[in-house]
Amino acid sequence: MEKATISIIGVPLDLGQSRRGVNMGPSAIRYAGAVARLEAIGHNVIDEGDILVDAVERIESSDVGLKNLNEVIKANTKLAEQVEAAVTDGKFPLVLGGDHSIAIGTLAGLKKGYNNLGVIWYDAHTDMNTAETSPSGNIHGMPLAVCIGLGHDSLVNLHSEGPKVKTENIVIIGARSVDPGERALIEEKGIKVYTMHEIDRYGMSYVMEDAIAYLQSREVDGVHLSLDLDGLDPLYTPGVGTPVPGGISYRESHLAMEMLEDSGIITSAEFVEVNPILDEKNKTADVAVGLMGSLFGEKLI
Ligand code: B3U
Ligand code: MN
Ligand code: MN
Repeated sequence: MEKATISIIGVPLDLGQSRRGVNMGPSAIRYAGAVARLEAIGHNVIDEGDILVDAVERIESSDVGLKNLNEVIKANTKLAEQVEAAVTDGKFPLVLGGDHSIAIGTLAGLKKGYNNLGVIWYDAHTDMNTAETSPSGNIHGMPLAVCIGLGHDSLVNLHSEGPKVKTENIVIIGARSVDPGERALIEEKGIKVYTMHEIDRYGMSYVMEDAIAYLQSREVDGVHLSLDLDGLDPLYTPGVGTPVPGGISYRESHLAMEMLEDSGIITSAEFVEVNPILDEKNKTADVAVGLMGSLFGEKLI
């Protein structure tokens, strides 16, 4: 990656799911040294601070089957504005979550800057539920469906009308917990998914080469990396709300980030679902910052 001006935007939102703590993710990632790590590589880093999110201590279920819908909309609308401003200024947006519902705001904010954006969704889950298929009502299990135009109107049309990404421009990596409705949608839309099966069978090196070649063949004009720390095995990232065993290793994840950096395709990123309350001595935030190092071009030699 060329030397960039990176705009760090924290989103202390935990209302897209049902466990407290992920609102402290941005602080934990900063505490783990994100800014210094990126500056040491030679990037110019501007920490914009956190989006203001109201402190709501109770879960509000709405009649449309979506928990805390209004709060999630409010935070994501502010985030979309800030991401759009960063892109307009020629900065690289680096969003720190927060639960994964914040991808709704990030992708809405990227819309104006790209005509054919690609997305890499690094996650144990596929986050393609709608209110009808969700087992939980948690919006963090829905952002990828929302960004292709499926879900509650207020989410789909957040910041701008309509879908934010084309289904053919999405690649999911690391999936191993997929709900029946999500599976049906993935099949119907023909979305590209590399599950743990493909990673085990062909190796991360092949998977990343193939994923990058696929996005390049789509002639994308930018690629957003949405990295859910639960994509890794809970051995390495225990501080997440919904850990799923049998995940991507620490080494495979670094390789994936290094290959993305070599390819030069990544134009924005977010690191989500770090929950310091559930973590072991900030281990998960430390891993997140290490992966940022690899993604942004840290070299051993
Ligand atoms: N698919 C389930 C569980 C889940 C999704 N994302 C996370 N967990 N982190 C759901 O609630 O939609
Ligand atoms: Mn997720
Ligand atoms: Mn997940």
